[in-house]
Amino acid sequence: MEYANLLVEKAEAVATVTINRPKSLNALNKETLLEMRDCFKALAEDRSVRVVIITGAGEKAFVAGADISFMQPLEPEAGKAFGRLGHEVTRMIEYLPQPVIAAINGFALGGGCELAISCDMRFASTNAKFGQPEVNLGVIPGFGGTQRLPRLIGKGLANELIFSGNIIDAEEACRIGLVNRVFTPENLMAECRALAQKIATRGPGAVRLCKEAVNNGLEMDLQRACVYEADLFAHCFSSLDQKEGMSAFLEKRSPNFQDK
Ligand code: CO8
Repeated sequence: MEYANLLVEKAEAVATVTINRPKSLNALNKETLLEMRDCFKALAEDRSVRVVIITGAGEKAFVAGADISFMQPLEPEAGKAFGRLGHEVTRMIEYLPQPVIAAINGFALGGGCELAISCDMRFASTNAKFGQPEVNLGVIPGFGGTQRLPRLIGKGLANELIFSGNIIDAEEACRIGLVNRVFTPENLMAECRALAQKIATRGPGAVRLCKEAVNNGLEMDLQRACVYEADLFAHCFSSLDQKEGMSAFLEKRSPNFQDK
């Protein structure tokens, strides 16, 4: 996959997608979002990829937001279309069959923070900075921030960040549950790859169903969500990988999953 604003690298069942506009701190313009849409569509259909990592090029930024120079002249209709494109891309990531890890290697502001919170897990480097500074620009978060951030960290903490435009560091982001773990910049990618490779050895169909169960279940009330989980659990027993995983345990050997 060749793109002007993205680098896509595949190694050992793990695809790494790097937003590659370091001169503008990887700000998301329309072209970059269109390329991301194309890239995630292809990754969703690629069974050889078991886990995806998203990161930013350079040492300063994951993504410093939607591209302000692109947005500045927009009229309402074009603003709506741009917001919808951002929603489409973040939803694709959220519902990608594979787990997605955000490797946050610097600024994750505005649309960059929204991109990170659409991923399944977030690992950050000690130099990462987070915030929704849109109110400084006279706009609101438009790629899902007003919706996903309160669901992730709770309404009060999300409101504080969204209303004030405050920027917080990685340690604080970890404390409030915005990121899972924090590593030195040198170790960030190695830690993300280690987790990705571990997930890639697990039953692939089971991992896909786990993601579906969590995402779809969170949209339901608990009783319906548990019925839904039971259906997915039952479905696992129609797979060869369930027989293999349980036989391997009983035979005291490693499973050889076939994704079948
Ligand atoms: N858009 C465009 N260019 C950017 C952006 C951005 N979001 N962020 C940084 N850049 C550019 C700078 O303009 C600068 O370019 P140049 O070298 O040509 O002047 C270059 O990147 C380097 O940036 P700085 O010189 O500013 O670097 P500093 O280290 O001094 O500062 C900061 C780093 C603090 C990250 C600073 O660049 C900054 O505040 N950036 C903007 C952060 C921001 O406000 N992000 C939110 C944007 S709004 C948004 O994301 C809304 C999403 C939903 C949209 C919905 C649409 C409907």
